[in-house]
Amino acid sequence: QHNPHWWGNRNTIVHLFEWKWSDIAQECENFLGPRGFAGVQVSPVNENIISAGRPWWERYQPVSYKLTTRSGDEEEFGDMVRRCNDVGVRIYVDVLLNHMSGDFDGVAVGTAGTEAEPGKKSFPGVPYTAQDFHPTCEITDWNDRFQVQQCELVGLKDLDQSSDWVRSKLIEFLDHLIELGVAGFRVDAAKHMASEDLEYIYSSLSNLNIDHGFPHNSRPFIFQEVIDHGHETVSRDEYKDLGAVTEFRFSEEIGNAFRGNNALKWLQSWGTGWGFLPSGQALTFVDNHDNQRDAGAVLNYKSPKQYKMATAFHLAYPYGISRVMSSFAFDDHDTPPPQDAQERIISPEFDEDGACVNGWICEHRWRQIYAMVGFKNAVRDMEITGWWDNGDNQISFCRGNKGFLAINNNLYDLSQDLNTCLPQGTYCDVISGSLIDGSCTGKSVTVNEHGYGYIHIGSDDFDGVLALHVDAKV
Ligand code: QV4
Repeated sequence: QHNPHWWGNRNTIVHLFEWKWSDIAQECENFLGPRGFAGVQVSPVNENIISAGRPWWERYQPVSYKLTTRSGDEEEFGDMVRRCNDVGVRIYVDVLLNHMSGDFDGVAVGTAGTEAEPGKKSFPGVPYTAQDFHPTCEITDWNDRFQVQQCELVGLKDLDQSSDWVRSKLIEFLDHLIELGVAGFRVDAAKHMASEDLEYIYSSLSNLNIDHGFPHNSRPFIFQEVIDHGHETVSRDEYKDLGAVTEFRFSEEIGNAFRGNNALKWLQSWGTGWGFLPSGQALTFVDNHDNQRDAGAVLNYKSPKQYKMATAFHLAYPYGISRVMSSFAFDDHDTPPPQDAQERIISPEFDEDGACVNGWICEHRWRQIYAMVGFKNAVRDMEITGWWDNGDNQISFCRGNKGFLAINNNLYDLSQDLNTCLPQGTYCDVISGSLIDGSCTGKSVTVNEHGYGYIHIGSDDFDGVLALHVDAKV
């Protein structure tokens, strides 16, 4: 279940974190489809507990499998999936199979109005009772398999996936989403569940819905959240054959490199050469909704120049199943998504350049990022060739004769003739501008009959990347 079922030559997923279903439907039609995005990871769809101040993470505390949240209800969800599929954009749902909500004083009321008593492990909306859960205990030793898989992750009531009843309810929930036309799932906290139980659940799922354009016998795409920094008792290897696995080492290492802790020349062996999973098993990202909130090596939108360089490298280098993060602005771990006085999530608004303005960051609408989604589509299936570096933080490489990328993360200019591997002609740099009405609004590069062109990226240029490809040839 490693096939994401992308349409045409598309190959990038965007996580529209906390967006409403009606906004995603419009985004598919107005932006993602036309720009060649392959799919959207959406926030959890099932009913969750309501926490004071409405932090984003309340959605990781399920109350039932009714499809009503602050992002919308089942009808709106179904409408979004259909409209996105209609324009060739797949939907992947973040699903919580590991647990229900954490403790709550007395009776909780969820986002669909269902009552639950998490303290008693009573979730009548499913229904689950205490016998469907593992006994309560805390994870204190992350290298103790029993604790990691049978105790409670931050106090969240831990379901027993070896039980027939729990399995049947989880399968029913996932099959319901498949019926509605989704292409697959991000499995939250997969590391906290035994791989045998997950294997049973995944293999019991229905095929994807042919009424939504999936070929007969298509299996749901699965990508599992397993954080494995290496040398861990519960490792990514136990899950990688069941579906793709989030490759957190990719995120940490790309952050390190573009923060200048590791010379970019070493990226020549990027991928399995760095100890990452095989390409087809690795879900890759510069940052995700959790680690963008942690201080450390991981880059996020708050360091835009480095972030755009790292993203360009991510999307240009042929490794992994790529996911781009689309965030809302945050100050701390608990900052809620943009919301109104009634605590309803608000819709993104755009300025004349299409950038988001009202608390949504929308990295996927930054030209330097969506242009690289187009680059990745244009160079699909081409090998990496012609690697060049200056022995330090200036690099360039080709994707066959279809695309060329150069990066300058040194504090001095990159100015020289480089092999672009492209056919002779003039190409627009899709980072500093676009090809509009036959001319470039940003930099352009003239490639001679030998494939060489003069490349200039000043150390104080707005962006440290230059990208050329055959779909942006003048
Ligand atoms: C608090 C205490 C606990 C205590 C508990 C007891 O901190 O020590 O045991 O009370 O009552 C929120 C609060 C957290 C609180 C918890 C339970 O932040 O302080 O515990 O609720 O009330 C998200 C957030 C969490 C949030 C959780 C549930 O990140 O902060 O917890 O949602 O709302 C490991 C895992 C990995 C996990 C990662 C964060 O291996 O699987 O930690 N990542 C996924 C998601 C992540 C999500 C969860 C798992 C849980 O990506 O977003 O956590 O579904 O690495």
